[in-house]
Amino acid sequence: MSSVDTSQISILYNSSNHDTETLQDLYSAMLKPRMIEEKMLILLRQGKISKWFSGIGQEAISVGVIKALYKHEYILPMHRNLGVFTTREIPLKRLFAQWQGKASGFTKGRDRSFHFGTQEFNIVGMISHLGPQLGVADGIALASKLKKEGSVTAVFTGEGGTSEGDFHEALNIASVWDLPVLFCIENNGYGLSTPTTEQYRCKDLADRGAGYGMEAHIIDGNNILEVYEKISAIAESMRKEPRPVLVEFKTFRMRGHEEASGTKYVPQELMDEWQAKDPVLNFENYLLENNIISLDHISGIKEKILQEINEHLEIVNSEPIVSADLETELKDVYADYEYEEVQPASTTSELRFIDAIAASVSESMERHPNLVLMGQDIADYGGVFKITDGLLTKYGKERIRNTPICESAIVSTAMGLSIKGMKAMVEMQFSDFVSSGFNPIVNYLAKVNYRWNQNADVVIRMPCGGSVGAGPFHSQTNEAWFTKIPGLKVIYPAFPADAKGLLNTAFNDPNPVLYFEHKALYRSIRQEVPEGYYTTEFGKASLIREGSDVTIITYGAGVHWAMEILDELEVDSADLLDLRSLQPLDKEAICESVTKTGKAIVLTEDSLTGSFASEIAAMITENCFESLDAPVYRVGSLETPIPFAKELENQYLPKDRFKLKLQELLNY
Ligand SMILES: Cc1ncc(C[n+]2csc(CCOP(=O)(O)OP(=O)(O)O)c2C)c(N)n1
Repeated sequence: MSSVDTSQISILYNSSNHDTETLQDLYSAMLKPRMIEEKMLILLRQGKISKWFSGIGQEAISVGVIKALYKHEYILPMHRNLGVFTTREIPLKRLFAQWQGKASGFTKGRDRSFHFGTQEFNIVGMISHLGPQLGVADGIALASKLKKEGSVTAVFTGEGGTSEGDFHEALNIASVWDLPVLFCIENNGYGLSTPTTEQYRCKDLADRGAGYGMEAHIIDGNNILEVYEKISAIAESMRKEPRPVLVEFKTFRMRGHEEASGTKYVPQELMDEWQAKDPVLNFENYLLENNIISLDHISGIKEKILQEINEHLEIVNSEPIVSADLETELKDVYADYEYEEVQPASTTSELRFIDAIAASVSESMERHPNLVLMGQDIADYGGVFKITDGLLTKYGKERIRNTPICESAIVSTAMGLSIKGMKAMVEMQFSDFVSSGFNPIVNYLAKVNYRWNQNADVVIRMPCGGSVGAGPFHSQTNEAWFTKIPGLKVIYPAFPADAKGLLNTAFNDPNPVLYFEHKALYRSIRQEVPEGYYTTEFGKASLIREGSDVTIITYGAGVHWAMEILDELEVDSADLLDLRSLQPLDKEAICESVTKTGKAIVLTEDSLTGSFASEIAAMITENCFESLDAPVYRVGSLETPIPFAKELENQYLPKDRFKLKLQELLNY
């Protein structure tokens, strides 16, 4: 670091409210990430570490915010917030190990740089997609509010990230629910190469606060004292009066988007202007000029930090590179869960499919006091299908939560609840709308346990399926969007008794479960269902009919179509397997049946290309080829969107084609 003339202090500081120790501490806390980065640059040039997102010039924000929060308060940093990690006092060796992909880091070499969380330090790192982080902060804040902790959750975003829908959704939810989230925008002038003029059109990003009915502030992000003092005061007031606050920190990105990507597109005058406002050098000069610190003291601090860096680097350099162990890799995709069997009672009563689901939701609310339900119109209105009807009166509006139309941030909120040890259920109004919440499901919930050993205890209920004359956006069966994502469990019952037992298990399982409930079955399918609470194990198919000529494999509405066709054709020699659970999949039951019958037909309501039926057909061919007496048949819907008019929908759906294909296979 070059030394600057002590008269050159272009930041206005007022240290009168702080003792010498605090001021020196703030200085050395800023110096540490700066010195680590300077060391990293050398290592990068030597090819010893991978690319890097520099926070040089932005240290006052990370340090000031962390210093203003209590250690038990969660913070969700972004890629330029090294100062957050160092100020929370994460041992440097663990950070270095994380960056080198070594086992003593936070992700066992599975994720890079700042992409990790740690409950030990109450830090929840980002996923690359930036925006979901903000909704996760909502969930953590919601949990702390429900637990009456009186604490603040701070989350970071760059100004580029504020253009994502997740930013809007997360701020809106926090506002509507009065969540104590401190939204910190680090406005550093560029999002990769995009200047602020091409990113947004309001004067200041803090102006957006008004749009959410949210208090907002602008803070000089290069002035450590201003950051520390203002954030301390804001946080204290948020603890007393829980509410979200938006803060825009004005700062500048002094290096490229990532190391090695350069800054050619940044005008030199801007660089010079901000170089003069360097947060570390200015503060150093201020402290020197006011005799709050001496040159000797500064050398002492620097020497100590350098020694720490070198020692910790040495430790990590001598650690072996991470070794690949297949069993561990596969095991860590899901959180450990030992299925708890609760036997059904012998007394039963007749329930419709929809009533069985409602019974499970209600009984699970009773059983899990930490379970929170979220969804559009699920409170007073009881949900569009009335599954949560009556629950508001029973459990209150803290646990039965109407949400704004924000699928993405609500899924992220559910993730945040899980980080705080709570359980969440999200009701998608229609499974079609999950596309608006797709990103956090497949990128956050699905990957988080594998990445840093944090489970996502979330059930997403998915009212799905056709035969309801509801057209392309209220009729899809989109399980195949999820069955291919490691980390998710996918359940798809066809009968009321299974619906109840499987949903109960979904609430017990600490992993993310997508629970598909077919709308056409809601009020048309009835069954004697055991009374009271019981569970049904995932990954076990159910053999509905038994025979030796052919195996029919299906799930959801397909099970009922298959039964109708078997009755109509008077076929009583078929094995009919209702999968019930797609992920995990009961491969054994499928193979056992196909080995017996030698013929397999897979029926799905989905269109065939890339469908789960295709996966099953491939699995059968690969594993049971020698037992097969005929090709494995797949029957599904047409390769078109699902149409509205009855005639068109009937042609689209596979029931009639299934009848023909089944006959063809039986005669093969
Ligand atoms: C959804 C998504 N789109 C694009 C990117 C690629 N990307 C990563 S960081 C970044 C710029 C982010 O800018 P900003 O939010 O201002 O943060 P800064 O890097 O300036 O700190 C971009 C475009 C991404 N990671 N995720």
